Amino acid sequence: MAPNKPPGFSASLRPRSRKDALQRLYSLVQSKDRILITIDPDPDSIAAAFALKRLLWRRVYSTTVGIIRPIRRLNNLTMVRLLKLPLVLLEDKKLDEFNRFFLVDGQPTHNEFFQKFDYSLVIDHHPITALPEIPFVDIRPEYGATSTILTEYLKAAKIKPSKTLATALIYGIKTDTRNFERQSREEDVRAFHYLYDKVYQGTLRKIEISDLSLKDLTYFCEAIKNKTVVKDRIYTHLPLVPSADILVILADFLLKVHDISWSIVSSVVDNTLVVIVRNDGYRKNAGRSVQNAFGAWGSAGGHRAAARAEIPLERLKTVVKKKTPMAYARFVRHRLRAS
Ligand SMILES: [Mn+2]
Repeated sequence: MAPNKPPGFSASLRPRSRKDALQRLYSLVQSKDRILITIDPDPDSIAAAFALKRLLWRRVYSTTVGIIRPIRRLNNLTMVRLLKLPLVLLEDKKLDEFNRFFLVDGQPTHNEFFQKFDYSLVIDHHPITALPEIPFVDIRPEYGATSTILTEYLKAAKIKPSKTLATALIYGIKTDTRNFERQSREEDVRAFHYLYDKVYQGTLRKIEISDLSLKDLTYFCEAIKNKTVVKDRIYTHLPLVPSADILVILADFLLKVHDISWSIVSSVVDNTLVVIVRNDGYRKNAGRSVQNAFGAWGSAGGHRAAARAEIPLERLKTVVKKKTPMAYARFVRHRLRAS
């Protein structure tokens, strides 16, 4: 796909004002249009798509939000379930039912599936990539979330979002900016403030904390049963887990113990020893410790308060002779104690 404009053309990718953009958006559509908004589903893209659907309400025949892959993340499943957001998995849906295609929170180059479509509109906040000719483009890479851009459109249209939509949008902003720890700017904070008193607070909280499945609880039992406490550190090793995600959840959980400064959770995933470390980030740097402890055998590193190591079991043959959970647990403890 060839870019239709040279680099440094960002001014033309951004409408002059929100009002101006809104007028252009409205003149883009007709009452007989059956619109498909395609998204790679995450909280930001889902919320942005439903805000756009709301903007088009009563202006087009129908607007469908289509996802290009099933949602797996438990928080996101909870979001869609509690807010009753009607999403259509695109494989199941015939695309010739639609005459116009929109894309939010992404660009055609981001995914092979997106390249099938002749888009009329792209609204996004990712770095600008080569775009084909598209009638309506609003890309703002400096924004923390596409939900922020769409909140501004709603305001310009004088549409007060429903509680459901406000909850989705605020969750989109919170996840993409990681609660404003990551790239975000004044506009994101302003959108957050605007939405804040319009959301279902209890629902938002339930969505944010829903990262466990029922069978994950088994690993909590195991982690607690296997724990070793050495001064202000909790170590625990699980013989086998399906993915490293649960280790991260367990490490965060164990750091809740008030006089514990370090939690170290390890297990074997796909023939790899995975070590997740969390600490209070106060005196010692977790990333540096993990690197000193395990860097010689595999990938190891992280930040002050969060770090991770992944070591193929192959490489531990000479250092961990007995391939038992107990032996791996001891290896992790000994290495971390020394660094
Ligand atoms: Mn996004």
